[in-house]
Amino acid sequence: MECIFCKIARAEIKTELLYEDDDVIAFRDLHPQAPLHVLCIPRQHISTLNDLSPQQTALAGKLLLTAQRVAKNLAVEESGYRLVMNCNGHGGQTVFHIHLHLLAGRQMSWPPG
Ligand code: DGP
Repeated sequence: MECIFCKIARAEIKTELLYEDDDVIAFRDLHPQAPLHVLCIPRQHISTLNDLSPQQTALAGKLLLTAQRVAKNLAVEESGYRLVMNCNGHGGQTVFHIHLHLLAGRQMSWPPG
């Protein structure tokens, strides 16, 4: 499969992993939008949030807990952080393998642009 995040998950593209287990990995975003910008992704290819099924509830929860773990490991849990998952065109999704953005290290604005 040509999916870039699948290639990262299979280590076909060398990327430093901040966290990994059998189900999920976390690594730094190539184009950071904040001083800390990490992507948490399932190893399994799921194109968009629309494709997530109730059978994958545990996996979805694991993505959240991975972001929490990375935030703690990188000591931003107290200063705070934002989690974002973009879906399809209006959501701004550009890589069609679901990923949770973890953004930290600066004040986030609301509403997002
Ligand atoms: P989104 O727009 O939500 O689909 O976010 C995709 C993000 O993926 C974007 O912030 C840039 C990042 N990205 C794209 N290709 C690569 C890559 O090859 N390596 C890494 N580390 N990040 C990538």
